Amino acid sequence: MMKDYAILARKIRRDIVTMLNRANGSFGGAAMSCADLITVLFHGCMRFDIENPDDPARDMFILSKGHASSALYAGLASAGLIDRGELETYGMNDTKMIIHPKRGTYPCIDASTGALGHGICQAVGSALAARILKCDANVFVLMGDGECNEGSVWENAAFASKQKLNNLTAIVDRNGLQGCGRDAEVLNYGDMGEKFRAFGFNTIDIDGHDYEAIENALKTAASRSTDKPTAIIAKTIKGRGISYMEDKLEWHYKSPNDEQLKIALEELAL
Ligand SMILES: Cc1ncc(C[n+]2csc(CCOP(=O)(O)OP(=O)(O)O)c2C)c(N)n1
Repeated sequence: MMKDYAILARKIRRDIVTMLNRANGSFGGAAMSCADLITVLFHGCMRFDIENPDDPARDMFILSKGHASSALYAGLASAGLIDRGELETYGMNDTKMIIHPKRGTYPCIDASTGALGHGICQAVGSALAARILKCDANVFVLMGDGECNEGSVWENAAFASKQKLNNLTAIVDRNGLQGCGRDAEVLNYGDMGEKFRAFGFNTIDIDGHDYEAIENALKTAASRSTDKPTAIIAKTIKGRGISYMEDKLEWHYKSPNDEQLKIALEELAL
């Protein structure tokens, strides 16, 4: 039976908006966009043991769009990998819960990210290492669609397919917005699935807010039924779940004030 992802995701979204309000933090749109993907990854797909998170055989997740770290931290707390109380330290002075995640600060943060275009390099290296070490781990990397403008994404996509890294899943958060405009205005990649197929990937197009579709896509990718890596192109809405944030460019950088937090928590009532 499917888990109650909707409730889990709602709690994650409530934590995100609360963290951003407290820290006067940015990137709420980016975090809300991928909150459902992160919910299903941590609750329905990735293999890890909260008692033994350092097990080298566990699955890996790299949030390449590191600016959406509030979603990652809330997801880790939701999965029991970090104490929920820690979320109160997000973005504060002297915290280790910093805006761009740092490798080793918390369990299952396997890569330092924030410089876009680099998570996939680390994911590809990790997937290759897992294979060399005969380790069963799957490696998942989540990228923004604007991030895919970076040339390093495609260099690594070519290498991953050359190496037949079927333990690698690249997820693209296809919300159509970047930091300074719409993808279509900045550098239009059009059909992202077509691009990844041209680079030798299996691709799966889904609605990135449909829990069943996310779960099926992740499980298909993890089943390694072919010798290719997989790209999941997840059509999403930036700011999803909070009416005033949805598909609004300004919420890339704006921070929710107290009144906006109140409205968000009402909309995300449990
Ligand atoms: C190499 C690099 N260039 C620029 C930035 C600044 N930056 C942070 S977020 C962002 C936009 C990212 O857009 P997208 O990948 O579509 O992710 P979204 O926020 O829409 O989920 C930019 C340009 C960065 N972090 N890294």
